[in-house]
Amino acid sequence: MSLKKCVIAALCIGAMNINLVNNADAVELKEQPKLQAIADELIAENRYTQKELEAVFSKATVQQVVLDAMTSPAEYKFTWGKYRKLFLKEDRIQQGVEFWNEYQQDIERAEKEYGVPASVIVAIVGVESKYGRFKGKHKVLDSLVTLTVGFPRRSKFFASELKQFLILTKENDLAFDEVLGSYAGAVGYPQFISSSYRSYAVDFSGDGKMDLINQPVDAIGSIANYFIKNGWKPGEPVTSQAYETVDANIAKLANRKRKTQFTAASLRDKGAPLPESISGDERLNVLMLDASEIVTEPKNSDIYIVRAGDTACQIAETLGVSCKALSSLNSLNQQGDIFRGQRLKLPARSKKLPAKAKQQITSNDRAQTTSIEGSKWEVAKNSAKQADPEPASTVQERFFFTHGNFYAITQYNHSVLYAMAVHDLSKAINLAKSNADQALNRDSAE
Ligand SMILES: [Ca+2]
Repeated sequence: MSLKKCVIAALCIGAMNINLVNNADAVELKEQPKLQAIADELIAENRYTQKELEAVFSKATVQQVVLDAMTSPAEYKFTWGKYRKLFLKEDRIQQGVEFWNEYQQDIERAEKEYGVPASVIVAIVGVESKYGRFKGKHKVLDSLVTLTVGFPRRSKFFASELKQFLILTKENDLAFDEVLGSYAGAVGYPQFISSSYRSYAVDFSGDGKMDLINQPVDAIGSIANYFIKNGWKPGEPVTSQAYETVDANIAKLANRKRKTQFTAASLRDKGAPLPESISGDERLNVLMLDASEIVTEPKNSDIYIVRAGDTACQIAETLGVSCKALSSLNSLNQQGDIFRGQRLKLPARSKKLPAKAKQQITSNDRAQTTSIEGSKWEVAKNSAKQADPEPASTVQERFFFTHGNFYAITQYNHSVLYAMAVHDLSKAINLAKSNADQALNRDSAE
C-alpha cells in the first residue's frame, strides 16, 4: 500500500479500525505535503537542502505498530494503582540505589549545581527508562514521520517534533536513521522528546557532546536542568502528607489540577494541618485521588504494608514475629525507620498469629494508602480520626497538599499520577539508599 493511500486510510482508523499499512512503506517526500512543509522550513532556515531531506525521508518508513501503540485504549486507562504497581517495585528501588551509587559524584554535583534532589533525578531515570535498560526500540525518524502523516489528532505536535529531531541530529552529529526511542519519539535515559533535548540537554560529562542516549552523566545534569528551568524551587517539598480525611472546608477545594491554587495561609484558615515550615504565602493545591486509583494489592500474608503511626517493633509484636528478624529481613536501620506504604517482608512467625493480626493483614489488603511518606512526617491528626466509624463513601479518597515542585514534575509528564509515582519512588529510593549507606558504614566500622 502506498503511503498516500495510508494517509487517507488514517483518517478513518477511528471509525473503521482498519489497518493503515501491512508492511513498512518507504516515504516519498514529494507525495507528503506535511513532510514537505517541514522540509521547506528547514531549507528556508538553511539547515538542510532539498536533496539532503529527500535522502533523509527515503530512509523513513511508516510503522503501523506506532499507530497501534498511540491508539491503544490502555494509554488512557492508567490509574494510580497501575502506576504504583509499575513503578514502585522492589527491583526499581534497588536498581535506583545501584544507579545512584554508580554515578554518585555526578548526581550529587547535579544536586548541588541545580538544587534538584538527587533522589528525584534518580527516580526520573528509573521511571522513564529503568536506569537506561529500556530506552526504546523504535527508530525515532520512523515514529515521528508515521505520527506526522498518520495520526491527525496530534499531527501538528509530531510535525514540530520531527523538525526538532532533524535539527537535533544535525547539531549533535547523530545518525538520523539510527537513533532509537519510544513509539512517540522520546529518547535516551531521560526519554526527552526532541524539543526538550534541544532546550534542556547539557553536556554534564564535559566531553563536548550532549548525549542523552549513551551518557548517563549527561542525562543526570539534563534532568536537573530541565526541572530548574521548569519552576523547581530548591529546598521546597513536593507534597505534604496524604490524608484519608480532611476538614469539609478543605475537601470542598479538592481537585485534580496540576497547578498550585491556594496560599498556605488560606488553607490554614480553613483548618489544613500544614507543617509550620511552610510559609503563609507559599502556594499549594489540594489534590484528591479517588478510590479507583488507590492501589489494591493481591492478598499476601507474607507482606505487611506500613500504615501511618506504625513502628517496626509494634508491627512485629502484633504479627507475632521477632522485631530483630523483621528489621534484618527488611534491612531496616538501627532506628527501625519505616515509612507509610512500605512493604515489609515478614519473617517466619515465632508464635501463632493472633486473631487481631489476621484481621489487620486483611484490612491491609483492602485499604491501601496512596502515598509513601517518610517516617519523619508527623502523623496527621486527621488520620487518627479513622478509628471513628465512617460511611464507606468518605474513605474512598486521599488528599494531598501539593507544592510548586509537584507542578514542576508534571511539566515532565502532565499526569498527576505520574508526578505522584515519581515522588513516591524518589522517597523509597532515598530511604533504601540511606539504609544501604548506613549498613556500609557499620560494616566498615566493624
Ligand atoms: Ca557529554
